[in-house]
Amino acid sequence: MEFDVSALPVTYQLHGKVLVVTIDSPPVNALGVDVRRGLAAAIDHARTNDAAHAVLVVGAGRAFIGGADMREFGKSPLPPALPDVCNRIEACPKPVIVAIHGAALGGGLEVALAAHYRLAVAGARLGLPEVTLGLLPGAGGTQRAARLMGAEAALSLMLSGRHVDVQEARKLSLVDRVGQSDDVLAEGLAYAQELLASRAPVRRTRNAQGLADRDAALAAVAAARADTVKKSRGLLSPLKIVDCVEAAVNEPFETGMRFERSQFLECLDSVQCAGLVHAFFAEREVQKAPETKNAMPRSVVTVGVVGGGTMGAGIAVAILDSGLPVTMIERDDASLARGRAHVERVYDGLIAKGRVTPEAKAKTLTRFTGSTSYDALAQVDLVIEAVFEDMAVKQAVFAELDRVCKPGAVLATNTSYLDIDAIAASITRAQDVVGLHFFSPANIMKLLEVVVPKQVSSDVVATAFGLAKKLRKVPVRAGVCDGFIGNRILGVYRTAADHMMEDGASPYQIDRAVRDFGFPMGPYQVVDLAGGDIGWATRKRRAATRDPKARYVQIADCLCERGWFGQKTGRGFYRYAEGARIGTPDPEVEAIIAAERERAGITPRNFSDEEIIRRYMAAMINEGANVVYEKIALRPLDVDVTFLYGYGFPRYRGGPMKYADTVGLANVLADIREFAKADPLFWRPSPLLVKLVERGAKFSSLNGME
Ligand code: 3H9
Repeated sequence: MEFDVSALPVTYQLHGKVLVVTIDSPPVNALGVDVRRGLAAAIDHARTNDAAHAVLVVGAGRAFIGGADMREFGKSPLPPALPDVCNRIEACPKPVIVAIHGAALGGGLEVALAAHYRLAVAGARLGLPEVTLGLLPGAGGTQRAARLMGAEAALSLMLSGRHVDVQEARKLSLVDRVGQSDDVLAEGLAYAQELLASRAPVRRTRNAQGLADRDAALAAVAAARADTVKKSRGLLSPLKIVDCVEAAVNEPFETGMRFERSQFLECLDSVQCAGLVHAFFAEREVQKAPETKNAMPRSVVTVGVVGGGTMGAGIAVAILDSGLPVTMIERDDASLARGRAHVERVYDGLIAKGRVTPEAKAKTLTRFTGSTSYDALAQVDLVIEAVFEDMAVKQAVFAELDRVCKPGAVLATNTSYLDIDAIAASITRAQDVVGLHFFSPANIMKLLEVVVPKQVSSDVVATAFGLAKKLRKVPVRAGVCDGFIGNRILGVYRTAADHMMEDGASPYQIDRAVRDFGFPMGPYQVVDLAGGDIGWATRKRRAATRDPKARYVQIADCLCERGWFGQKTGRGFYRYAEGARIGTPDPEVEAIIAAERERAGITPRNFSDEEIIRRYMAAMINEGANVVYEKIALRPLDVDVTFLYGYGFPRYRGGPMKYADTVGLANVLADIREFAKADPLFWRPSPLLVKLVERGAKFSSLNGME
């Protein structure tokens, strides 16, 4: 061996006749090259050491093994490969037992499946989540899981990527025993000694009989394939997982392993895998804002919400669901009753879906109180204002908060556009004011923009990040500007879409092209869902400051003038039958568009779906670059996470900035310059994009994580 075994993060030590092999590679014992080498060396040692009669593998720290080391993806792999390590474990002539605590995921579970006996203690989470990374289990997982659990259960585990707890793992035959205590080493040792005492044989998963009923297994494969074709929306790996299980049914183990390997490598090499792995790391990276490193969060045990409209009620529910109490403030009794009714309606919806019991709702609502007096907020630790989007109204609320709140209370605004610096400057404690921009429905949407005004103190920002964690939201740090990260960029690509609509593409074609790209909805469906009146109000607010030379498409205003605000009024860009959430194209809207084209002197032209996406994405990417250039977003990855969690951007493309890297920044810039020939005012290349292209660099070079 050309490496020093003693320096590897895997150690082994005899406990009686059991060789205990400990993997100690924080944070999650991922299977990087040194762990693979260490495991292989430990098994080799066990084979040749006469004193060792059995092997027990455990993980140190918080997990058994969190999977393959994803930081190695894309680099040239160093031997031994994980499938070889697993084969070596399985081939060991002495019983190999694993004792699992914490995560045994992906490659981690594959190591466990290659062992001869498996024990897990309470709190362990087992799974093959590779599909969520655009991969398939590539170290024998598809072949061994199918043989151990049967085709149907293995397919369900691998296609969902879900984690199962110990009890379910036992039911699924993934583990042989559930430990009585959480002392994983003691439990593992006791089990190993028991197996030795009973002379339990070496038992190899490759010989398990889960596929013995071949017809049933093939029927499960066929059913999974039909379902996957319907649901996988262009994703590569789910169908390949089905193919691998089919190979497990039809082929000998070694042939199945070779097939799995070839399919795994194809997935690993795909743009989809790169996008999903980027999303995984990016969503962890956004949590590490500078303020969270250099400041201690303030304690938050009570929260106030000002405003009981849809947003305020949604925020109240998000907070109640995290276990904290909420005091809601409204201006009068009737408004407060409406606010409470909004909150109750959210829970009633969950009861109707069977997700919450009436008892749980009643219990949760004991933490909800309401008042029409700001004085009720005198002792709360944090207040979130969610009143009407108007500077004077917001400043009046903040004046009241300034009057009543205790010193040190965090004062947050949920504004989506307004200047938070101006709100902060209007009171005596600007250092306590922060933006918490929730997305609707606030109890469901994962994104939380933490907007950081100039004068805020670091511990307030750290508190906001802490609250996001408690609410199970994904926080993204944003600077102050009109629309922050998400809505500012949205404004620009929506405008690009409006230009295309006026130039000849129908809103229905644009929506379809955007859905085909991977978004759950197109931009005009989103307008209809959110309510056209919201954007209309913003457009009116901005009318005075709009560049008179900039192109302005009036179609959306024409619809709003008719009271067509979308789903809530039964028509918008689409028509909605009573209670329907999916609309149908509306010839009257098409007539309005035609009239507007004529008024603007435009002869409509055809757009291909490809051109629609190129323009839509170029606008999104260019404004994303501006947002990074102006330091509104810390890095390109913050823009990516904003779009993945707040705007339905397809995760397998990694976010708009990752997507731009994939298609090539030079291509995006060339598109923008081409589009600029007709409209140079709208299509102005971002200085950051130009700079990166000149350097031949990618957005990812600014992420600090590659
Ligand atoms: C695979 O296994 C392929 C094989 O089938 C085939 C091979 C041939 N690699 O989430 P956390 C880092 S594919 C590298 O905050 P938690 C993570 O980035 C893999 N790094 O903690 C973070 O770093 P930092 C299949 C990893 O306690 C730190 O660990 N496996 C990996 O909330 C803590 O992470 C999966 O899909 C990794 N595999 O949750 C499991 N995992 O501190 C992916 C984590 O610098 N991992 N890190 O920000 C998870 O689901 C969770 O991390 C886990 C812990 C449940 C393990």
